[in-house]
Amino acid sequence: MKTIDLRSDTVTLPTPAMRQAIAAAPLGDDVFGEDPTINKLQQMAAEIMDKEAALLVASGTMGNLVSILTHCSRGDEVILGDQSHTFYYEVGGISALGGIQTHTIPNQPDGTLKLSDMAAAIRPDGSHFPPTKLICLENTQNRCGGVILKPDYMNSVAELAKQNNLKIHLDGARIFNAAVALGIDVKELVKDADSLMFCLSKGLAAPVGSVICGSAEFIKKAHKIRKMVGGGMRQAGIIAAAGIVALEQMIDRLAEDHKNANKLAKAIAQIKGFSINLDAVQTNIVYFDLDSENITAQQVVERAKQKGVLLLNLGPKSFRMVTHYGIESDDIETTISALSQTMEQLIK
Ligand code: TLP
Repeated sequence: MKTIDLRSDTVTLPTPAMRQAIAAAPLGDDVFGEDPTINKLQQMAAEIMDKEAALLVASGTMGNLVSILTHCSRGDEVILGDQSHTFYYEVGGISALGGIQTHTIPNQPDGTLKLSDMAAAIRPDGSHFPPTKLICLENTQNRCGGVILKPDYMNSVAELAKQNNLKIHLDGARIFNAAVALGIDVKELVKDADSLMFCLSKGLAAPVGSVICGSAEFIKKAHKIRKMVGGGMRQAGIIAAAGIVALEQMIDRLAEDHKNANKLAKAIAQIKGFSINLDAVQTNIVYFDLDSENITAQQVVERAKQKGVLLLNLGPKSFRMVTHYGIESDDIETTISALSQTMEQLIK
């Protein structure tokens, strides 16, 4: 029986083309800037994002950490969403390692931060206050359901940032999902960001790696900070080789994942005992809730696992499933019937 692993798009395995590219990649020492495969990937990424330069890092978490450490010094403050990955899931790294204070404001259900909340969070000049330096946004916004921040919203945040001399960092772990779902060039979504991070290792299916993009000056500083946090990876062209294939071959197919997520979400809406907000299902992420008093999410997850379907339990009454490369339309059918049977058996 095939295991249908919908816990995350981080579980994707490299494609055959990636494995071939990894085996054939020319390599060098990247701390000296001499790995030709990494240099090629970084140049490609900078061009795709229309930024001056780019830098390969080990993970999305490292990409956000290095970017924020590059923008801020100890004692500075960052404005970010209370549902942002950086605040929620990155082990408090920016505070623990960078002495940077987080000023969280609520993410709205559409993933945005209200402009009025951001404006109110900016510290005035004065001897009591930490200096506000940076606004962090996330696109797609994971915990709000993989929802999309649109270019006009990014534009209005950029206006506010400019007026207040702040920089913008974009956690674009799944930025290509947003671009593909909107049918626009990804450049449109990142043009207002001073720096951005995107992941090669989620829907794009590379085994490891994320990339930071920004100005040449920003990336020069980030290169040194990456070394400081132990991210100078030497012959990491073997990672970059798969990343190049990801950028060349794996972006357009994300539309398939969105179609599968949509189908899954609509079916979940019909299953007794579940509730779901279909408006939030805009890309490849499907959050839904248990709407039944007598059973727990853990029971649902265990029962589904026995039927070969893995989903993530996010608390006593909520779940997440993420579609990705390797999950076919037939697997969605299998998942739907596994979930229906699970609920029939548990609810009785
Ligand atoms: N997200 C993972 C988990 O950490 C929750 C997932 O399964 O979705 N930004 C965003 C928006 C992310 O969703 C993630 C990973 C990261 C950053 C961090 O990337 P990695 O895992 O490469 O450090």
